[in-house]
Amino acid sequence: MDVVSIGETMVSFTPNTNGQMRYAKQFSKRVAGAETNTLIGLAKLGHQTGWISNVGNDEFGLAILSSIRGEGVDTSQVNISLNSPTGLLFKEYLNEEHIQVHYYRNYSAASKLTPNDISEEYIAKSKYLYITGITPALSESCKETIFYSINIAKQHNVPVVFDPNLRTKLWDEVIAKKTLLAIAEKSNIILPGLQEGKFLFNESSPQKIAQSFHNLGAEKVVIKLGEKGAYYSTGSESEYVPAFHIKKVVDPVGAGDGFAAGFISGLLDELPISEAVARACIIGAVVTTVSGDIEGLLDREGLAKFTQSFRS
Ligand code: KDG
Repeated sequence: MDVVSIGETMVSFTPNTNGQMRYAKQFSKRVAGAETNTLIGLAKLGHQTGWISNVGNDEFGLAILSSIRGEGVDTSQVNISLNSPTGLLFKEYLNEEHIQVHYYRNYSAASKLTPNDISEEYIAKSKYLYITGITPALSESCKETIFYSINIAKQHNVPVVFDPNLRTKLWDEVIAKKTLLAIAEKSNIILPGLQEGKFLFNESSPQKIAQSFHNLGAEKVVIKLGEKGAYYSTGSESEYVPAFHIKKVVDPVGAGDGFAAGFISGLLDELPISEAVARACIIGAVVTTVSGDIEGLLDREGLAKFTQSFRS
């Protein structure tokens, strides 16, 4: 595999009307999970990706499996749990700018992941291990599974790419900070947002945030700056990369996952870091132009078209 990742994917429901969700009559059903969003983004670009998880033995679990498999992600490491349900997510569009997410994922099948679900060989044979800060928030056993997997990657020289993906709805902020910093210490490449940098280091400037991650041992840091693009630092080289401008944001959820897919794809294609970050900015931006997390992810043809227009 080029990239493997561990995390929960849920069935997501979006009301067909805006406003308080209690009044919604109809919902569109989709599949959503930060890690699989990134794996799908990579698969669409032709990279080999694999997902490690649990789903429930229910219709939603089966829907997730067929959708992720259908996108070309390897699901050989996904267990079907007999005793726990698949997690669900509802997106509430209060107005155009304000989206709330409601989770129904306590005690879900994925929250029961343990180190026993991890194949050392599967991680050892991959080129990158991709981790987000969502999975360790799901349960103590998920947290243990993430550290166990990172340690396997380190033993086998598989670089760890980490998106802190802070979800304050999922855990206590003191524990979140401690855990995310401990993962950052073990990661080679970190892809935080500016808010996550502020949360972890109480710093607001991209340079200071990047330096703080370098102090923990990170080799490359790429900070997402939304409509201002991104800032990257390798310690010896750093630069701002402008945003890829789009006409209108329809749904911002999933932009960071698309960004990660673009950046890791650039690394796999051995692009110079500035071009890998530009690819990340393009995919992250295009994802927001349509509803849903994965519908805007680009294949090679789409990427070539948008890269051309980014350059000209
Ligand atoms: O990054 C997008 C994700 O937030 C969404 O797909 C759901 O994985 C998800 C989560 O845990 O919030």
